[in-house]
Amino acid sequence: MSRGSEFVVVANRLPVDRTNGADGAPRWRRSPGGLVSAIAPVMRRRKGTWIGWTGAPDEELGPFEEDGMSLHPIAQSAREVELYYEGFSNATLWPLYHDVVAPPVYDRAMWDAYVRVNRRFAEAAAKVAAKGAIVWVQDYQLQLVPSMLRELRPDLRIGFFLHIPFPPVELFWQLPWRRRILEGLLGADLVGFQLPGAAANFVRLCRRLLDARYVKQDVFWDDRVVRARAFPISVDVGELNDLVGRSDVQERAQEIRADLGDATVLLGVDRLDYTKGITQRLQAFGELFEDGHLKPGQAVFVQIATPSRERVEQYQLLREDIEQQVGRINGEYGEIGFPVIHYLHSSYDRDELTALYLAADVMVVTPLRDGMNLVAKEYVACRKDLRGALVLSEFTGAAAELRRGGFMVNPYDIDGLKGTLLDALNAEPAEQARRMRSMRRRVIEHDVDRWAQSFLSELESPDRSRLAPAEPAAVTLEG
Ligand code: GDG
Repeated sequence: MSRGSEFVVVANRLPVDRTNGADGAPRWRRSPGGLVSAIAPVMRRRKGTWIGWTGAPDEELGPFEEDGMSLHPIAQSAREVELYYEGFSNATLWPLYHDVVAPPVYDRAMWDAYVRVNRRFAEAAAKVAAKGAIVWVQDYQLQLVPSMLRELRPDLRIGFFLHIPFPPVELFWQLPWRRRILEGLLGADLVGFQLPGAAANFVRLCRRLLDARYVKQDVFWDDRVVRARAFPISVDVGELNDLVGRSDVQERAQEIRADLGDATVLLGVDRLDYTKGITQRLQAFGELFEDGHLKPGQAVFVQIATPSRERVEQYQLLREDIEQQVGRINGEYGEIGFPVIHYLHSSYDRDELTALYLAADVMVVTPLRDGMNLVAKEYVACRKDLRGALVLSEFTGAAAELRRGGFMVNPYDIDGLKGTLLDALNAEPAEQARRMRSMRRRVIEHDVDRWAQSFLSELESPDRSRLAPAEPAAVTLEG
């Protein structure tokens, strides 16, 4: 019998995407993005296993090896995808955790499916983990896994990282299953968040809802210490550097610029999601034409809206709204040969995205709420030339690190947003360089490798549970 893996990642999705080989047989390709590239080296070094879903419903696949990683697929039926993934994860938790910018759906059948699928992930992790292994659970779809897994395998060291915001007590309180979720997370030894404020929300909830004792950001639960800490995620600076250095990517950036004429280029790159503030930014941009601040041909907005969660009703409504809005703005202010918005509802490869970042004069990132926002950091990482300006919402996690160099906005304030867009459009090269340099310093020093390393070294640092006082004095959190 094999000894199992020393290091296990549990995430809703596997780190690979399916492509079809010439013979029609499934082939796998490593998914793009920082999380996978940060974790892949650790996986190889530690003989790791990644547990996740392939993305296809009703697919029963055995474990396989790809790109030096052991992959362990978890099946989900079409009905489970509807209830657990599209339902509880993306129609309940996602809007609730993003400041209820859309109304969350509270549905018992969705909750039951969430419990069932979380259990399946936990059982798989319990089976593949070696004695005393490190298990790292990712994100809001799997918040019950830590406690389910601890029950099955108390010998494991369990970490959990939440990629999205963690809401304040007043909002979390709405959730009919609030206690279960919190207890689920408390199965971990370390619960990681993007920002210290989210960790503070979590500790405060443990006290208010469960009457748990705590000292600073250590919660005492079940004779253990659960650490709540912030680990702001970042991007793979090395990978982006390589892309920026490629002549074909540079040429493509020139080509994009040439296609857009002499216009100043504003760029948005987002999953088509109501948290991203796409309608607010387009409205502000459209009004700049209405007010006469901009003329067609002088500035153009390229909005990439990557298809996302297309079967969830709120996403279908959002798509209709945005498409109408783009049509209206182009209809009113565009001229022949000069649309003011290029709206692209499609996904692109990393090369094309990098070329777009290089072609853009102003990167516009205006979420109403966002755990971090990697697009903002990717833009900064790509601008070695110190050109370009970043317009950044105060409601992103990235704002905490980039506020000195970004043109900061409250996306709910359309007049403020218009003024800031103009400031960014008119920034002199020297100002752009000063701001970009400060943001680049931060992103380069705190890349995704450092994020993964700091999470894992905190998780592996000596168990302090035995140091826990029997009756720790409760310390009040500030704020
Ligand atoms: C969640 C949290 C947190 C986008 N379009 C394409 C494409 N992308 C890539 C971007 C970027 C990533 O997807 C999006 O990351 P974000 O951070 O901006 O947003 P979410 O998807 O909402 O991510 C967020 C993140 O998790 C990590 O913790 O920052 O707050 O919500 O990397 O470049 N990539 C490709 N084609 C596209 O068309 N290849």
